[in-house]
Amino acid sequence: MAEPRVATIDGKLAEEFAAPSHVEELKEQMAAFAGLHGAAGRKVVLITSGGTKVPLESRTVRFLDNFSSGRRGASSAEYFLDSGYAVIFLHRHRSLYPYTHTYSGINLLDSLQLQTGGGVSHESSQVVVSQQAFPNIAKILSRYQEVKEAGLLLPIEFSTLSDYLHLLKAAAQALSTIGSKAMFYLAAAVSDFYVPSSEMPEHKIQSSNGPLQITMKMVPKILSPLVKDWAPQAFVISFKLETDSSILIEKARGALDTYRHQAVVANVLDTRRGYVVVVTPETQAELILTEDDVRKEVEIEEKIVSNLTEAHSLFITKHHG
Ligand code: PAZ
Repeated sequence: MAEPRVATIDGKLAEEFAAPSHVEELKEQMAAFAGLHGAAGRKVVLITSGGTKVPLESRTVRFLDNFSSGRRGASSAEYFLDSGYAVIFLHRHRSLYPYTHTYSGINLLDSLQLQTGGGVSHESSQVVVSQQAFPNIAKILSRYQEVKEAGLLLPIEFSTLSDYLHLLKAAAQALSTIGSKAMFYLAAAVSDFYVPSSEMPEHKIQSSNGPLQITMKMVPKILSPLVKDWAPQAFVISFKLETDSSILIEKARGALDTYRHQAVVANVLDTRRGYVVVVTPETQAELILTEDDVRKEVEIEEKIVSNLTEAHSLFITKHHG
């Protein structure tokens, strides 16, 4: 008889993807965070953000990566916090981060001034930030500190695909205790392909061996056990990225049919900053940034988060009173 699907995925995770050494500790932190905020009547969102690194060698010199900057996740985290959510931010190491993401293109040293006050010692000098170089810095810093002091943001980092898979499972199990108050907002761009550890060369692949041919396996579809087994009461949003807009909605609907979760945010690579479609089993909402929005510096994430927080509230009322 065939093994149940979840056992297969759990087995695969254990066998073929090395778990990060501190996964249990992080799971406890996430469970404590969810428990605390859930008890305070707060909803908790787990945001995944950034791309995954897929090693080609065990002592990794080369790896497969992707385009994702983490801006969607970082910006969305701010709007969830503004909507009263507590946020677990599961993000790729060094990808964009809430409250600093707007400053990512700035050269720090060009934006600071040294004021020596007539003295010669560097220790007694002051470093002054130009508010022109960092627009709205006082307001953003104040909000960041407020969020930090209230303990509303729990950042967790991943680098590799293996880290990501194990940490997402840990997060799903940790958040299952707060039932429908948990939202999963899976905006990370996760590789579909990997080289199992058992088939990976230990040392750097030698170019002297000639052209390289690699066979990669399909990454197990982790959304399936997440929805069915690990956090079955949660409100789950996946993201779908395509480059061919003609297949976007069909793919999003296919994912909803397969995984039976609540919504897919569908977007196309080149237009993702200004246009997405939120697809649910019953509805399809196009969210667009108008010229006026762009002038007012409105971000598409504000519209996505507003759409989904409203749907999450309805979900909680409908399913769990
Ligand atoms: O990280 P970013 O802001 O550069 O891009 C966001 C995104 C395109 C990665 C996200 O919106 C998304 O679609 N994530 C899922 C990608 C996928 O696996 O289909």
